[in-house]
Amino acid sequence: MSHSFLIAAGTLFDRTLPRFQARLGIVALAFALVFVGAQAVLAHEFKVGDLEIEHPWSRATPAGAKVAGGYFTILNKGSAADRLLSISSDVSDKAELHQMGVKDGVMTMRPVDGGLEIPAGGKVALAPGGYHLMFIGLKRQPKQGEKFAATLTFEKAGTVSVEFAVEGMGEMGGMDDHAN
Ligand SMILES: [Cu+2]
Repeated sequence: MSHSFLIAAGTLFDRTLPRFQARLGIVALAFALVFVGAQAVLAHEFKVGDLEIEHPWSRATPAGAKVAGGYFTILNKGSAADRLLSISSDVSDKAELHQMGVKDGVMTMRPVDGGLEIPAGGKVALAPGGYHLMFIGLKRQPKQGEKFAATLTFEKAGTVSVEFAVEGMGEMGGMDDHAN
């Protein structure tokens, strides 16, 4: 009796193990896909000359909105300062570099004249509440999860095509309102 029990247990084990391994494999694959997906978002960056443009992103806009913000971080690995001069995209009639700040307790936003300097060996962050791009005269509503193309022109490094990842409407929200 104990002999047959062992055989039965052995059979059960043989049958269960491969299924268990297969399930582990699926779980591992799922984790890998999630990880790769997250990496793809985080590692979304563009290079031109000595400059690295990290994770350009925008925010989904409500229906009817005519403007959208654009954000990224620029690193300058070179030994000379460079300057972001202009931005263009098919998503809007024009794009401007803006600076947001508080003056006498009032939130203000104004175009940056003469471009944005990126110091040698330094970095500049465009983020809600500070420097940002503004896509003005939207031709369509960028949707969460999509990407749209834009072109950045720098004084020294020249022109580079980038893609803005469109994130959710509330992403890093608060100070920045571009829903006008
Ligand atoms: Cu603005």
